Amino acid sequence: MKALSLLLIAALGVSGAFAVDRNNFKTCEQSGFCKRLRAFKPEKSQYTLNVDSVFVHGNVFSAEVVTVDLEKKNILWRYALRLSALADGTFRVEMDEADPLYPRYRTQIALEDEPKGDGLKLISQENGKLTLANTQGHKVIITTEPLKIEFVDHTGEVAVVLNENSQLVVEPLRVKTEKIGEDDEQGNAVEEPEGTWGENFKGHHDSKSRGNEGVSLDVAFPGANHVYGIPEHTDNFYLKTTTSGEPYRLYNLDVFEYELDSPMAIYGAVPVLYSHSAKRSSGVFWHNSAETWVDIVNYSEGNVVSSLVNFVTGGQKQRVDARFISESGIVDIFVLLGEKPADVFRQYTTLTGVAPIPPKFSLAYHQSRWNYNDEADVRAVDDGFDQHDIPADTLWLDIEYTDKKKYFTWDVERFRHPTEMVANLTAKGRKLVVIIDPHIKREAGYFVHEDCTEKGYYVKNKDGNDYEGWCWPGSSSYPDFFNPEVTKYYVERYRYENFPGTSKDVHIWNDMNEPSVFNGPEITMPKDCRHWKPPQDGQDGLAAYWEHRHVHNEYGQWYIRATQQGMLARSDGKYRPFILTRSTFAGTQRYAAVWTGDNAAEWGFLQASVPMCISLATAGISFCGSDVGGFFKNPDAELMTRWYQAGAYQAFFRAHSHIETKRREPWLFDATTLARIRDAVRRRYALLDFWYTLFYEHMIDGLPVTRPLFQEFPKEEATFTIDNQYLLGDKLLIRPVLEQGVTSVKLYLPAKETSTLWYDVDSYQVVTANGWINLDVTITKIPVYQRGGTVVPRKERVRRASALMANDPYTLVVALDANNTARGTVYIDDGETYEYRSNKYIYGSFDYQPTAFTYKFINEDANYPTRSWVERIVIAGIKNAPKSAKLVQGGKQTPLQMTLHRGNDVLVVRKPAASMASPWEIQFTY
Ligand code: NBV
Repeated sequence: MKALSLLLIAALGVSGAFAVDRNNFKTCEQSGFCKRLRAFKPEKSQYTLNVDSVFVHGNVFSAEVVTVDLEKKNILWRYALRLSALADGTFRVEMDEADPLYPRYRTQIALEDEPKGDGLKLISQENGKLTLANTQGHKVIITTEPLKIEFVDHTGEVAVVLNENSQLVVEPLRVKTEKIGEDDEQGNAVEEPEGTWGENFKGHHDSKSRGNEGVSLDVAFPGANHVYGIPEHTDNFYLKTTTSGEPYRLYNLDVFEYELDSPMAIYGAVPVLYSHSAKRSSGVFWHNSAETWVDIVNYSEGNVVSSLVNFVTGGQKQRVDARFISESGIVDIFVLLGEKPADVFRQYTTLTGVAPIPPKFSLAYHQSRWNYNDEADVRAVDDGFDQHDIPADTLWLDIEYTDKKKYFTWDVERFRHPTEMVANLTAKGRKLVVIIDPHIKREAGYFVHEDCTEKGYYVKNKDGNDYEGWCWPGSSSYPDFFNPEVTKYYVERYRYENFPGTSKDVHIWNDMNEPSVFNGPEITMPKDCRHWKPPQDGQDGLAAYWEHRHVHNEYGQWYIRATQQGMLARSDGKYRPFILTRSTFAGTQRYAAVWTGDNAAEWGFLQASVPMCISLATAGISFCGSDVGGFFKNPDAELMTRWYQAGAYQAFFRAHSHIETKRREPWLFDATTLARIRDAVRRRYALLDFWYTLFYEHMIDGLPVTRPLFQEFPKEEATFTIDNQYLLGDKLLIRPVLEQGVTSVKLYLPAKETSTLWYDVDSYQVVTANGWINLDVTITKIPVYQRGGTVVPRKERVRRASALMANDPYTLVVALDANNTARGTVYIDDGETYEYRSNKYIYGSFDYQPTAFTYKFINEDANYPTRSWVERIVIAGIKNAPKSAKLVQGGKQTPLQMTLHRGNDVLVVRKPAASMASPWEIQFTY
């Protein structure tokens, strides 16, 4: 049986050749709509705007668009076009059929709220061109025949063009006719492309009862050097030309042994794409949750033939075109006009939301394995961290903790006392994370299954019966979270009384939510499965439900949304939940952290973790990490060390491994490796408050926590293709060693544009060279640089877990810029509740000037009674050391001790003992 063999492969995945079975997954040629629409390259677009229908009301321009038979000149189909001006330099373009046979699906879960509007004016209408303007200096020029929409930035240059290459398509919904091959009333032969009403793939039949309903649009970015985004793929951060191969695919899939450097779809799909050049950044968000393919042509790439460059761009060498092709939905695209990278990234999170500040422990170190076998095992691992002096905040339980993969139950043989087990962890300040998957075991007597069956809560198959697939528990069904009643039911399952053993310190891992179905087409749910839709008068038959094809990429997000609601409800909204998800879509940041799934203990996967997470971060999802050590296979000591070192500087820091791998808790390695791992983990804890501050700032400003270099150095061309380095906020530059056996690494320190200084965090010394440098590295070296002009808060006392560090003192590292100044911030609250919403927090600023170092509250109405204080201030890059210093706080003045170090360029203010609970100033005299 296929399912069984898959299980076997899963178990065998730790040995033998590691390679994806590409045959399990469609190529564009095998995907009906991709093949059909990709081949569609008309010389001229059929779509024309009807000038007489133009109407501007508020922030919305609307008009009728028609397709015409270019030979006969008769109207083929009518569409409704809406263009809205939105706040913050964003436009939205929607095009639906004017009168569709049934409603077409509009993605429901990506946007956080209804986007805010901006003013819009029609400023001219002549020679077949309409010009509109928003209030922010952007213009939109609509050419009516054929339809083309140009977006002009505030400098007057065209930044984004829609339908430049005439690839706009909205396939109209039609009634299935019996007359194929015969003539219609006008005497034309009735033809249907092959596969219109049904397709097959590897023994799976997809009954397409609504026929073809694809949509497509091309987007040109004149002047762009590169485009980025559309995670999740294993390719570089910058996207490559796809003309001679497969397009990038967005379809949430559980890809066993996924391959590297590939445009293949994997677990997540976030259809946002950014363009960048030294001049400007812009972007588009393709608001669609159906299977989508994206073609890219970068005309400046060597492999794009020059005849094509000339033909399409009229000789313009610097331009990138993208084309989105989706199986269903409407054309719904947001145009983000930048102008800087930070602006486009923010414009995207303005639409899809930010990550609320996570509970602090979740930014610390996590220890996981498939599986910790029983309570004694959990205890031993927990103790192991204490015995070896390695901080750790959580232990994780994978699927084997359940009673035969029935979620919300425990295997009572192995986990007889979950409450006590959790209490043992929390006594040390640690937490537990348990897995809950969306597949429900179809077993008589299992309450979730019985409730869902009785109440009709499962996703239905094409015949309207409960869909049955095969997953870990064997025969399984999948709750339909599109039905609010199902979400309500599921929310209740998380109540402490309904899930015994859980408490506020037990958090949730949602896996397999693509959804993964072992015996389904491409290991997922058949596209003709049916999802709930609010009942509406007169909507029956095909209009009464959505098909899985319409909503596939957002299914996993409905699931984590329900989990989040459940975790909030269980504490009456008091505690912040932590959720980890594998499947992602636009907006996932509002609910969960993400990891890159089933990687392997190979250097290539360690390398890929950096661009994969950076790409997700620019798509709103900063809280990202990879399985440290690699999921499949066994890492050697060097790879393990380097992975810990890299993981310590990625947002989600968790070691995890496959059930068939060798145990690899840090102390199972030799003593030297153990020491190196310990060092990496401790480095993470020292910076925990810095990470926490960055996540707070993300919540306020919507910017990535982990940033591509070009976000901060947008004019420095060398940074545009660097994706093995990144920044934490605007302060630390990370270039983890990702290569085996190296004694030096190449890295880039941006400077040209801003004369930035970079300090090696291990020596506090300025790196004298800028641009590309070769750095000698030993196995203990993690290249991390602090940008001159910044202040980074650290906590250097070693504890078992982050909770025990709450009142620990700070070391403030001040790295001076060329003007001998520096700035930074710190965020402090209780780390676990929502009381920050009632102003129980401190958001403090540090400002270093040669005469004084000042700590102030950015929000003076907020306060938090922290007992933390400052135990040390390290000022790096000092040229002229002050003679004396005094602390001024709460009306008191205290003289301070200082010492000079290194080449007299590092000044340490010792034990200033300033409380962090109120503002202070340290005054220097010379
Ligand atoms: O639940 C078992 C695993 C889990 O450990 C892993 O992290 C997930 O990505 N899960 C996938 C199921 C199948 C693994 C072959």
